[in-house]
Formats: sequence, structure tokens, C-alpha cells
Amino acid sequence: MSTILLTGFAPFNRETINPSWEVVRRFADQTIQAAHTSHTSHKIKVAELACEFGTSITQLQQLIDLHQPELVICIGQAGGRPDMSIERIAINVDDARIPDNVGAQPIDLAIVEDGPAAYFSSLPIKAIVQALRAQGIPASVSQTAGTYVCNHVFYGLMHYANTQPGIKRAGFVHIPYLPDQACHHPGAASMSVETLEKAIKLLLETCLIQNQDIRLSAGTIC
Ligand code: PCA
Repeated sequence: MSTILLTGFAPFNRETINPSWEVVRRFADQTIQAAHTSHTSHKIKVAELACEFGTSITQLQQLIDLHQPELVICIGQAGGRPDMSIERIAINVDDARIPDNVGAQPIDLAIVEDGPAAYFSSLPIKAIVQALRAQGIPASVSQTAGTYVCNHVFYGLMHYANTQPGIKRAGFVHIPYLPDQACHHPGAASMSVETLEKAIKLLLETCLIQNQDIRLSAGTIC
């Protein structure tokens, strides 16, 4: 049985919860099949990463070493984004607008000295968007994961995955606030934890069945 590693983040920026961990924790030690007809099960391991530069990547690498996953998906909160935001690209820069949970605020620093400028997600991002929309869940491809801890972890993940032949696919997804959080941010979009759970299940199933991504226009014009 192969393993899927799913991570969320600790709350940050004065929030008391992080929707990413609230939804990811629901998958603890579950198994998932690629399709109802499939007999191959995959076990899901979950973890909460610290919202800290450096430590978060170390934690993720340790989890990968421990669980030897075939698929790794990291989830993070993007407060204010309205939909499931499937990240396309991780860039090699930290530029923190606010300090992390231990007060670190790197500005214009490379995540990996001499690393490539960027990595693309190896998830079938377009197929995921299509699968989510088909089930009535708003989703889009995002062209930037920002320059804070989520992009940091995404870049660290893709850089490490490159050295781990056992990892077939890896990527990052940002999710909106939960309704409870949005009440403190008037006008901000939100998604219920039940919808988020359904979305993540669909996302995992799509990663398991979709060998190649599909051709779907999901770009943006500035
Ligand atoms: N979101 C932040 C870091 C942790 C999280 O859930 C980000 O988008 O960088």
C-alpha cells in the first residue's frame, strides 16, 4: 500500500485556527482509493507544520523520510482568496510581509542558495480544477503562492522531491478562510470545512487517476 502525505499549517497572524489543519486532520490515518472500481488503497498520513521559516521545511523533510510517500500535498490558508487555489509554481525567494510565528521576517533571501529560480508543481493542476468545478466547488489555478511560509514550504518540497525517486507527485494548494474566520474579516470569502474536505478528497482522487494533466485554459491576463 502506498502512502500519501498531507500537511496543514499552524494558525498564524493572530488567527486561532488554520483551515488547512482543520481540514487535513480529518484525513488522519484514512485510506483512499483512486476510484470506486480500484482495489488499490493508499494510506494517508497527516501532519501540522509550524508557520516558521526553516523549521517548516525541516519538519516536512523528516515526515517524507519517515513515511516515504508517493504523493505529497501541502495545504495552506490564503485568507481572502475565494476558491480552491491550485498552485502552479514555487519561487526561490522569501520576502515576508509579517513575521512568522517565532518572529523571523526574511526579506529577499533565497530559500535554497544556488537553487533554481522556480519549480513547477507536479500535480495535474488543470485536471484538479476541472474535477472540483464539475462537483460544484469553485477552483482555479494560481500563478503565485506568495513569498511567505507557504511558498517557502512549496519550494522546499519540490526541491527535496527532486532528490527522492519515491515521490511521484508533489504540490501545494491554498484554501480560503473558514466561515468562523471570515466573520472577523468582513467581506472576505470563506468555505465550510465540509466543502473543503470534499474538495481535498476529490483532489487526491484526481492525482491518483490522472497520469497526465489535461489541456485547459487557466491562465490570467494582467
Ligand atoms: N498560509 C501562509 C503560511 C501558512 C498558511 O497557512 C502563506 O500563505 O504563506
